[in-house]
Parts: sequence; C-alpha cells; structure tokens
Amino acid sequence: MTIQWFPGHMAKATREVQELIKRVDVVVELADARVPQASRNPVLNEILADRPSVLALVKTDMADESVTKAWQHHFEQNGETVVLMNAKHNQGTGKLVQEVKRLAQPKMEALQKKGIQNRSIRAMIVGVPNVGKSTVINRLVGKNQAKTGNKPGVTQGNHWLKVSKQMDLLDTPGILWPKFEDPEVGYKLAITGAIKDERLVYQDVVLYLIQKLREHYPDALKARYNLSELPSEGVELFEAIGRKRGCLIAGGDVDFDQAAEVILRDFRSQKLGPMSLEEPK
Ligand SMILES: Nc1nc2c(ncn2[C@@H]2O[C@H](COP(=O)(O)OP(=O)(O)O)[C@@H](O)[C@H]2O)c(=O)[nH]1
Ligand SMILES: [Mg+2]
Repeated sequence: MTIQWFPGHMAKATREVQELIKRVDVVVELADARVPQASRNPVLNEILADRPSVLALVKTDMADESVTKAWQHHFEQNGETVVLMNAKHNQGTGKLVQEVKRLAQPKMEALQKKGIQNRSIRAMIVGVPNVGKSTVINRLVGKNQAKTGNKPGVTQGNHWLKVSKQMDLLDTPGILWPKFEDPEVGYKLAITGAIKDERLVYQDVVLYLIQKLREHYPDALKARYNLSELPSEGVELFEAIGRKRGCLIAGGDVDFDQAAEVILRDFRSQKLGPMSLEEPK
C-alpha cells in the first residue's frame, strides 16, 4: 500500500481549519455519500470546540440510495444533523440553509440579548479534497456571488460570500485530511477521487474496488463487462474485465494498468450505476 500522508502537512491543514472555525457560528461538514465514514475527519469533532455542525452527505446521485438512507439514520441516531445533497439535481441546498439557521439560533439569540442586532449568521464549509466544497458554495451563493466583500471586524484576507440577507459564508473552504491508519480508508478515498497521487498504485486500488463491487453489486459488473460468471478470485476478475475491454499487451496478456484505468473511470463516471462503498455497521 503506497498511499501516504505527510503528517506535517496534515497537522498544518488541521490548524488552519481550526483557526477558520473560530470565525464562524456553524460548520458545514461535507462527506461523500459513497464513503460517508472514510471521507470524514475524526479530528473535526475536537476542533469544532462547541460549535454546532451539520453533516451534508453530498453526491447522493452517485451513491446507493438505500445505503445513503441507512447512513443518514445511523448518524442521526448519534445525534447528528444530516442533510442529503446532490449538485446534479440541485437537491438539498434549501434544507442545508434551513438547518444552518436552526443550529445558529441559540448563538443569534445570545447576541441579540447583548444588543447585537442584525448580525448575519457566519458559516463555513469543510471537507476532503474533491468532495464538492466549491460546488456547494456555488449552490449556496448562487447569483448573490457578486455581493462579496470584506467584512469589518474580521481578520483581513478572508472574504465572505452572501448566501442571503441573514447568512454569510466564508469564501475559503477548509480542507481536511482524514486519518487513515486503516488502509481501506485510503483505498476508498483514492477510488472516489479525494486522493490524487502519482505514487498511487492504481492496480491495488482497483483490485480493492473490484472485490467490493463483486461482493455488493455483482449484477452491475456482469452487465457492464458482459460476463456471465464472475471469477471468485479478485485478480482473475480483474483480468477477465481487462480482456473483455481489450486491455492487452503484445502477446495477448492483460494490461493491468490500462484495465485499472478503464474500471476506475467507469466507476467514477457512473457507468456502473450509483454505488456505495461502505455501509453502517
Ligand atoms: N455527480 C455529482 N458530482 C458532483 C457533485 N458535487 C460535486 N460534484 C463533482 O465533483 C467534483 C469536485 O467538486 P468540487 O466542488 O470542485 O470539490 P472541492 O475540491 O471539494 O471544491 C467536480 O467534478 C464536481 O462537478 C454531486 O452532487 N454530484
Ligand atoms: Mg474547490
């Protein structure tokens, strides 16, 4: 397994997010609906201090609907506020705004008691690379984007985007790196595109993906790659798919690098259908 993190970089990124969080009333944490656990940062809870947060499961159009529902239930059982979103059909934005307002309510009431009126709610987005932070920001801000500007009383360098009369959004989303002592977390992040690293060994990643899909979505695999039976060994299945897709090197052996690319591209571009890579326990 060659997915590596630089602990120094991770610690720096975490500190930066921690500083940004101090400026907002509510944090919107994005997680990929296909890997809701793997794409969350376990440290976030600590750096939130007592700030309220809402968990937005994004890219729900790419995930298995019933598994996403199970995750929502799981997180809600743990007392979390969950919103399901997808940019493809522009779903969830209104619900997200509503939940942010609800979570900010105690803070806003406290400010009013101190005589501070008409202070906008301040929110920020956090999440792993490529999860959809910019997309959600654009959805929230929409045509108000032009009305951005500095806000007095806030450390210079940060800009606020207007979501509505009552809500501002920090224009810099916080990038969080998940911890993964667990190699499966690394595979899941690589498959879903959170890690783009030239040192990634895509054959390992794709072998993991194939085994997952074989277990949970055998029919989709059979249909996509025109296979009547799925070999039980992951490597054999990998090879069979490569052969079906004509990924061959001279002499007729399967080119696993090329096959890995094809399979990963199929998964990421939804050619296999909506799929989730993990389920709540
Ligand atoms: N299918 C689908 N794709 C999405 C969704 N949200 C974001 N994306 C895509 O995911 C990729 C990364 O999104 P981006 O907002 O740049 O992520 P960021 O790195 O967290 O800012 C882009 O190609 C988006 O079009 C979604 O809800 N559904
Ligand atoms: Mg971005």
